[in-house]
Amino acid sequence: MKTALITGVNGQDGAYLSELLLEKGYLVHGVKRRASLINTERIDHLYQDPHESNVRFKLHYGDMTDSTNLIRIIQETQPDEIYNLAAMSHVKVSFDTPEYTANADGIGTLRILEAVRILGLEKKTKIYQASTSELYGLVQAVPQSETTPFYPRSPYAVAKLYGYWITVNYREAYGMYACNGILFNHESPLRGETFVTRKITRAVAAIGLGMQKCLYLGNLNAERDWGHAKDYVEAMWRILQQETPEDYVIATGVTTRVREFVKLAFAEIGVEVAFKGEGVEEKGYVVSSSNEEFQLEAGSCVVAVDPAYFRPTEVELLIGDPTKSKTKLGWEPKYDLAMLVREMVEKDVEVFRRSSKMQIEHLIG
Ligand code: NDP
Ligand code: GDR
Repeated sequence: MKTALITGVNGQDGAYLSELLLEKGYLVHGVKRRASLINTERIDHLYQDPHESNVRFKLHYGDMTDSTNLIRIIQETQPDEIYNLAAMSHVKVSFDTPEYTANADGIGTLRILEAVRILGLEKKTKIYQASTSELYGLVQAVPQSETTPFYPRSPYAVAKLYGYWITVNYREAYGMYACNGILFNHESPLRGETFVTRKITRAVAAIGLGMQKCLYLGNLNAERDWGHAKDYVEAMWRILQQETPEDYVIATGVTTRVREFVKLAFAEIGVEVAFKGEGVEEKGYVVSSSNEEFQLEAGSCVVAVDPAYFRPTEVELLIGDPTKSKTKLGWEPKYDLAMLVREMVEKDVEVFRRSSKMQIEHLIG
């Protein structure tokens, strides 16, 4: 039985990857940091009582800013594969917490690599580093591939740039099996609520059910190459199953504007939205609603721009070239954007329906 260690196990990707590796028969150790409230919702269904025998999913308290803790966990678990997914992953927030982001996302990667080296596990333990399309930043060329130059545009991306190169350096200097997956945006019903796709699908559900009036967004013109997290964790695993360690771009090759995502998401509940105005004056209005359950008044404003969500420096256009991962890894995404949007809206409508019911029951009770 292979042993994997996943940092950031309770994040979006940590949850899907844990599921995948458990299905493949792995013993999975996850690192999660202590929080004042329980925040393991995404992995609760995988939880196994540690008092039982043959437990294959185990959690450890840890933090990317704590070297000795990481060394101890890696020593105890002796992993065949480490998936370093833990990070302060919100680009906008990284402008507010640049030093912490550098520590957790940049130096954190070094801590993992160095722990493996200190413990003499260089020949045993393979390492996956969660690199990102944010490295490309200011557009140099499109579509972006493994050979496109980087130009990071946020403290997050600069920290991840360090993570990228230190991974390459440890591979070259010490012969470690250490790889970067340069993953483009990937989303799912498990996506954090403050990333734009999930913010939109939650708002569509809440507005449709009459629980919210307006969705405030930042840059509606940004273009992203959006895939499904379930497909992307499959690629992470494939990257560590190759003969030689290499870096790979994982993307769909299709890019879409934020405003188009808004329209697609509202269309899922039968509501047509059109945008008028420019810049911060721009607003999204309801043109028609064709679904009896989600009757929104034609002409009502459901989307507005709030400059508070603009970033000091923005990444305007991302579109990935997945040729290498398709040919070398045999990786092929199963989801397209339409399927992704449908799944996300459906799940959020379900959640909000349940929560509105709960509120009503609470009032009655
Ligand atoms: P999430 O934000 O959903 O998950 C991040 C995880 O990291 C959470 O479990 C979080 O814990 C944990 N974490 C944050 N800081 C620390 C720390 N100091 N010590 C230990 N754990 C910490 O991100 P995703 O699952 O979406 O992404 C996974 C990785 O992939 C991240 O590194 C991200 O930067 C990168 N990435 C993501 C892409 C995407 O589109 N999703 C694309 C490319 C790269 P907590 O719950 O306590 O905050
Ligand atoms: P991103 O994702 O920055 O690409 O990073 P996010 O969903 O936050 O933003 C995508 C684009 O949408 C624009 N936008 C808004 N974004 C947010 N969060 N909130 C808004 O209200 C809003 N309005 C417009 C943004 O300006 C941006 O252009 C994600 C993270 O998962 C990173 O960790 C990962 O590395 C990259 O994807 C690839």
